Amino acid sequence: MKALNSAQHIVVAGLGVTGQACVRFLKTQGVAVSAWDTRDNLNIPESVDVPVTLGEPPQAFWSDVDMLILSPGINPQLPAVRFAADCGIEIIGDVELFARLNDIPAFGITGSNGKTTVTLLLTHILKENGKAVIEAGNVGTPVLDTLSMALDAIVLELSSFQLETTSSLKLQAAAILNISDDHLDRHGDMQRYLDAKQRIFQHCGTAVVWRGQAETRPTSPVNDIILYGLGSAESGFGYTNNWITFEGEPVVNMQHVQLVGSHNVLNIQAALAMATVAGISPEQAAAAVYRFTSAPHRCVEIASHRGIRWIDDSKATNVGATLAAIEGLGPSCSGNLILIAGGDAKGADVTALSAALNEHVSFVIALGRDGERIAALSPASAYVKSMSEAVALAYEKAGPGDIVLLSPACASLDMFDNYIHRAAVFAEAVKEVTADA
Ligand code: UMA
Ligand code: ADP
Repeated sequence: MKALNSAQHIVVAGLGVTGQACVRFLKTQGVAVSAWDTRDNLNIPESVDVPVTLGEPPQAFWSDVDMLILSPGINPQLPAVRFAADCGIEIIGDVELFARLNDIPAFGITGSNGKTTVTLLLTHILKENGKAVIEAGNVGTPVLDTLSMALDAIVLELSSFQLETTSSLKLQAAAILNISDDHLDRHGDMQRYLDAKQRIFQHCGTAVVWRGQAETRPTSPVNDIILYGLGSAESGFGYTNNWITFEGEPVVNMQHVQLVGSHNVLNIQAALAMATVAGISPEQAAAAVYRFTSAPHRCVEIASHRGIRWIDDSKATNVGATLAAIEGLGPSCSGNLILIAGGDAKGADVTALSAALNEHVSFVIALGRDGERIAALSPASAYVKSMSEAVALAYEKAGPGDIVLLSPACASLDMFDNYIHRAAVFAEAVKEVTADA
């Protein structure tokens, strides 16, 4: 690990997972550290034993500050942050600080959907092939925590928020998996969201690129490109007759894989492509792919009762993820597909769901802040006030052969602590209605 210039005063903004990791790390580097959180009523975590300012800081607060490290949840356009920038203070994120100090091969994954799946799968493939590797970034472990670890490689899940404040990250391989409306409430418009995502390719060696969406191609120069996608392909990764192919040769049989849906074919191809850059061939990676299981809350069956399957896709926090679930489950459903959706759409255009709802979904049960807009997209729909009401109504409507799918297309924060809490409330309600068996 490279060293940090210790003659600095660094302010850490935000005292969540990232901020606490920053404070922890900076204290080991001998720099002067203080922290700032915009929440007036924050309970300062016990581990934070540096000076903390809460709420709006006075202008004098910035007088001797050299660098501000923003947590990803803090908008760089906040007036106080802009004021700090105008004072000449350097503003970066924890990923940028990591990039300046890291000397271990790193792989980066961004995109609107599939980041966690690909990050965990690539980590799993590398681990099963003998590499000391860890996943970090948006997936949970703050990147700075990895700097003290003895690793062969690191796999980074990177959000647009993290990329927005990153400029010198040098990745062995990088991918923007796909782009659909997300976080427009923060980025303002699609172009700025795309610009943030494209930062992953700056200084990257190999770009791993889906043939299906032009916006995922690098706009900055890269050394090499590996292409993947559905359909047959003589070079890169293709998909025919249930087989993922590499350079035209079959390498992974999807019938032996535990992840389902064509979106997961793409996810697996992206992970395999990155693994080749780490020196693991698709043939060597195949066994690990067969053993990989989905992370919870991503199109996972949680109950099967009287012929009705209940699917938890609570992690579908944007329209693109819900489209993938409907299009993945709809064609294989022998009965009706009943969708429970809604929450905070984060400024997205939910009308993009219309065609899939009309083609595959027999009844829509909507809830939450933007639920009424989703209910309005289907002639067969109802708006309800709570998850238990949604599940009770789904139970009333469903019969043998049907699927009830919770895939909200929205963030959960208007009604729940997070998507995990939303999934727990859903599971509890499903348990209640199916308890008579
Ligand atoms: N805060 C402010 N002012 C603000 C906003 C937040 O002071 O305007 C403070 C809060 O009071 C709180 C702290 O900042 O004390 C929270 O910081 P944060 O929102 O950046 O969250 P962290 O706990 O640091 O977690 C972040 C990521 N969260 C976000 O990007 C919102 C986590 O991704 C990530 O796992 C973690 O860093 C470690 O890298 C979560 C996420 O929801 C899973 N990501 C979004 C997504 O996947 O859609 C991008
Ligand atoms: P992220 O980390 O980008 O949020 P996850 O792997 O956690 O991605 O999956 C989030 C949601 O997106 C889940 O509902 C999942 O079923 C769906 N999903 C996963 N991969 C894709 C993909 N390639 N395209 C569209 N949706 C996807």
